[in-house]
Amino acid sequence: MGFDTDAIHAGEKPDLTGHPSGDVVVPIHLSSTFARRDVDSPTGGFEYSRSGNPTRFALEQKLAAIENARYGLAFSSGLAAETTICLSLLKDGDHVVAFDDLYGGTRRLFTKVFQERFGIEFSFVDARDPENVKEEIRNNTRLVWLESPTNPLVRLCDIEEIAGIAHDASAMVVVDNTFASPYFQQPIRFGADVVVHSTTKYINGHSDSVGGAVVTSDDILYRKLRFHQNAAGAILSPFDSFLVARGIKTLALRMERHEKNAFAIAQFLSGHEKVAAVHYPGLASHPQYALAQRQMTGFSGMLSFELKGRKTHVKKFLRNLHLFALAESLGGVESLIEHPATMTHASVPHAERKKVGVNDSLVRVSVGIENAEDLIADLDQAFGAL
Ligand code: P1T
Repeated sequence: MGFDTDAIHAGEKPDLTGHPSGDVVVPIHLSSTFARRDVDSPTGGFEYSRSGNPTRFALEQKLAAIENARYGLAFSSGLAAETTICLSLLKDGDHVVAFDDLYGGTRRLFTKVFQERFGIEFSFVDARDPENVKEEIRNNTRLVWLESPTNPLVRLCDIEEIAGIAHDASAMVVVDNTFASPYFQQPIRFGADVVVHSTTKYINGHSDSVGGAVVTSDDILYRKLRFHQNAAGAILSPFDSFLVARGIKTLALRMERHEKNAFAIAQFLSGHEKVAAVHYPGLASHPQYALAQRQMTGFSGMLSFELKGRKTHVKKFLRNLHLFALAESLGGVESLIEHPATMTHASVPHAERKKVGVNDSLVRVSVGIENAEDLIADLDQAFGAL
């Protein structure tokens, strides 16, 4: 089936035999537990809502379908999903190679929790060059952790080539696909073992639910992830599962518009005298434009740019905007803008931020699906008032 058909139908086929109501939308099953006829096995397939819930299960089938994978799991946040991956696959003494440009919260989870408290080692490398990943791989490397495009510099890495390198060393590859969304990129096609999402972003798409997803096609891995999800308990609620499933139904339409608007804004910014650099993989001037065309079917709605001037200019510019809300998060229908150095990436030590290139003049934009001319006019007036 096509992506847009799966997005609507997967996990939600009306059951006219078992379900007299014939719901075309999966109901929100609030029951925390499920009765059984005998002690030996759950009668309806569910026993307790942490372990499995019909609304969440419907969403999980949808998540798997849109990533072209076999299994999906829905979590209470993107970071809960990441935590469960680490719990499932790593132990004391293991080593992980990670892209150095990552969401600040992911880096904080790796360094402040898994490294400091649980003895797992992390090396952060510029994965734009697969050789940098190869050089860092050690005997105890169990995982290679990637984002593509990255948060906030919108950098890419060659998933297929890095998966080859990792698999040669018997390491697994996790790709955080939050920025691209499964509509524009399906990392499992390129050899990723696990895909993770903050569903808070494009997948839900309406900035009204915090959630996460893990997707895989590997049976053994799925069983481990499911075990740890149930053991640690970081599940998505039935109501949020309903919201996310509803969001997915319009993902294809939304992503087309996010991309169209982002391209228009990237072009506007590229020609602006107050802008020093624009990071958007859909621009032919992006250093990884060729990789973007090969690996992605579109360029999404995320971009960042560097404003000429100092931090005071950036602050003034952000304050001058009317349509763009100054807020963390991304991927919703409304446009958001933020300053990574003081907001989403404030938890990354200054020296590390500098090394990666997240400087004080960097502004990140999540382009919404409003009228592009209105968005450009808002940016234009904010530049004009500088
Ligand atoms: O916020 P949460 O649902 O826990 O997801 C964490 C996360 C994971 N991966 C990526 C690529 C992310 O961007 C995020 C969350 N990011 C933001 C809140 C942000 O503004 O960048």
